[in-house]
Amino acid sequence: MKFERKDFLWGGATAAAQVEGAYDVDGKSLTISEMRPYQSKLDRKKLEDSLKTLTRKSLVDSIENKEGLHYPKRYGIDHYNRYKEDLKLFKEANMNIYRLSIAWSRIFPNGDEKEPNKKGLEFYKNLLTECKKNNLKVMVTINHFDLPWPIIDKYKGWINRDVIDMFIKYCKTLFNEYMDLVDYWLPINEINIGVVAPELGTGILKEDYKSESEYIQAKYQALHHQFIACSKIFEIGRKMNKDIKFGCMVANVTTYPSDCNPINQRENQRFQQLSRFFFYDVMARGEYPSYIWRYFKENNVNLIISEEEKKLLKNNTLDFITFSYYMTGTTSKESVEKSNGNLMSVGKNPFLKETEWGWQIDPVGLRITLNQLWDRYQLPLFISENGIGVVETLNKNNTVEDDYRIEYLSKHIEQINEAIKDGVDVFGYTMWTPIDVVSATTNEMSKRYGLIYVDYDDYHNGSGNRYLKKSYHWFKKFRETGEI
Ligand code: P53
Repeated sequence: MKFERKDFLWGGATAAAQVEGAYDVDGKSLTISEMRPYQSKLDRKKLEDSLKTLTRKSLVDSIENKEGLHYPKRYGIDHYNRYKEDLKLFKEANMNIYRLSIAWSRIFPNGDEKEPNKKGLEFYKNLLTECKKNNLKVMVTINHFDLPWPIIDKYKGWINRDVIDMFIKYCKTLFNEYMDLVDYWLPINEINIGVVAPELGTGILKEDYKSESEYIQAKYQALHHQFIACSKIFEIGRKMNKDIKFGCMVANVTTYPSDCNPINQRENQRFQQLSRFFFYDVMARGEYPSYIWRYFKENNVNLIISEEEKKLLKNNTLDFITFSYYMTGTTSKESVEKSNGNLMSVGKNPFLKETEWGWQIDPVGLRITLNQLWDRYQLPLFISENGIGVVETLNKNNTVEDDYRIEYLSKHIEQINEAIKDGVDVFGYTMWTPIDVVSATTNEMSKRYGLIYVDYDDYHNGSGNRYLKKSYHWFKKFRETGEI
């Protein structure tokens, strides 16, 4: 089958904390991501447990690390030093876009400095320039699950309105420095994850709240501050360059009702509104949707929002939408067996197979999702993450015969093609990931997503050398022929 759209963007996505390493060089501060230890006994299907151990004490203790624990994101895959080699491989696979994230902790390590850290600015100038040398368009995530610790420690995360200003200052610096080197900007990775895992998203810690209801209140207020900050930087960016392009990033877990019982249909609608549409609605339509006000009322959430903020949201909406898509699930009023769904617990679907981590593979669901989002928002769409994590080892020919990955990617690409034929305006795809990285949730190196194998194990033992998997050659060929 030929892929229809000729001007489509093809590439890979990564995130600073999962690839860079070099956590303590050139003035960088520690981030929440680098303060979560590797847990060797973690149940791969119970990710919620991995975050329960995150307390202020565990975070403070991690700084000196007297227990000698392993913190994988401090080392990543050493992309900080090896990015030239990595970008060359992306280019040689015929990729034409790279989605990367910038570490706030390299630019304003404490968040509240007046001046940016020159060494940090220099690193990204070099990295972004190298992307251009390799003919890669660039999509930048401004903050990808790696809030600097000082912002959590001193300001208690995004609940504090000062953090809005710090984020704006950080963004202005990036626009000033890199406007010509960046093609697409995404302010905050998977903004909806902040509600299910606030430690990663908004940097608020449960123990700082006296009751469950205070905690829910804080989660939505902190999220509101992120929405405001996004609109504000859209306004600022557009004044600096009217052609600047801003998108959002949402963890898109589409769900189906467990059966045709209207009660379950309604339950699914409710779940999709709260876990998915709410976030796109605010950023694409510029206002809080009606259903969320009922939810707030029933959960005693008393959102503090001014008239001025309402105007700001309304006047500064998205140019395009991006989302991550890995799996789908089901919902039901009755309690059903749950599949893991990575922090988003969703019901099992007997028609789908799942990965070792319990993620249910559903290519057709991607076509459904693209149609839904296009119908709802009429904004260009971009799939900013999609891929499969598998435990892999190099074989004697120094490669990995990852036919399952070729199947996963090609089946999803086929469905994107179908959506394009349906008339959906979807303009690009960055797979997660072009190269093996440290897993965001479980901190494992052994959960591999890449077309390129990286020789590090969960304890960062290994040469760090890069090896091409079978899927790398498959992708390169697909880009040459357009044949799926
Ligand atoms: P790992 C939830 C649902 C879907 C994707 O995840 C999610 C999450 C929250 O973790 O995260 C994204 O590495 C995220 C990436 C991450 C990738 O999915 O846990 O944007 O940083 O690596 C895959 O397997």
